[in-house]
Amino acid sequence: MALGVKSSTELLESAKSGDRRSLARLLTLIEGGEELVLPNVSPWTLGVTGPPGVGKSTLIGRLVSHWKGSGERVAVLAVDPSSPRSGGALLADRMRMESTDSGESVYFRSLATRGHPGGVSYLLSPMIDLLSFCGWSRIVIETVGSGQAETRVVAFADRVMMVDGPDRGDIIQAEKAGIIELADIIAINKSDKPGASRAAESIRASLDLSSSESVPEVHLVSAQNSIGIEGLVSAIEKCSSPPWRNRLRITERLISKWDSRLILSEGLDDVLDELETGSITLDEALDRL
Ligand SMILES: Nc1nc2c(ncn2[C@@H]2O[C@H](COP(=O)(O)OP(=O)(O)OP(=O)(O)O)[C@@H](O)[C@H]2O)c(=O)[nH]1
Ligand SMILES: [Mg+2]
Repeated sequence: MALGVKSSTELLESAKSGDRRSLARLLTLIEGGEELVLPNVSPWTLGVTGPPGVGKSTLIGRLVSHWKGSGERVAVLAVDPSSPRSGGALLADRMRMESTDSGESVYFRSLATRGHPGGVSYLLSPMIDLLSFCGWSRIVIETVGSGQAETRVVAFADRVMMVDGPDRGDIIQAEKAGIIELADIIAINKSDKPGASRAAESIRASLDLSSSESVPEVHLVSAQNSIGIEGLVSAIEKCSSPPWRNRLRITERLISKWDSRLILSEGLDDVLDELETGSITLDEALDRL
């Protein structure tokens, strides 16, 4: 494949030595389906999800500042679910992120789901590996959590934080979407607003009821006023997932990969035609694909 002047090996060399343009090109190559050969890496990843507008980006901005201060290099991958609303919000996100970006130690990249019929979550694995290889020591994946696609996205991180607001309705939605199951930590943001501590209490109570083992910690924070951030960061740093949650994540990753393979497989249209006319069964269709 034509890579212009630089081969992917050269791009890797320069991305590793800190060149952002090379890193961006490599991420674009991965997005286009290119497979890069990388040595083994052990990335540090945090998935951040939660309903629209609860303050995920603002909170991530706080985490970024904290980590920058302790010498980490932080990369943020924002997965955009392609809705017109989030398109605009994403731009705002970017600006907010940039205000914390004072140079070499923060990298921000968005990943649009539009134009990826098989979803994008399976692309996260190689992207995370690349970022880690290039020396990014904290990798954060942000996605709006409202359904299964988002659950799949955060499943690619090794620790997951769910962010919620003072509104109980949002939490119920997250419970329905199964996102809470994947969360190691829950942050109730906007603690400066009325109702936030009640929301935190009510979610603690419902978590205690629903499970006896390894209930996620619930932290009350205000990203805007920078309250509770230190406690949250140290909880994130020391959190560990129980084996069942790791397994849940790995299952989601496998399903993502499987889905994308299926949707991107050659001859899908023909198989769908035959399914439509009833000339083959679903099992036969799967065997063919
Ligand atoms: N009162 C209050 N407002 C906050 C706080 N944190 C964020 N906000 C505001 O909430 C709005 C949404 O914040 P974002 O950080 O963009 O939220 P988000 O969850 O990333 O939004 P999407 O990515 O669009 O889902 C902005 O107007 C923020 O200024 C907080 O702690 N308290
Ligand atoms: Mg955001």
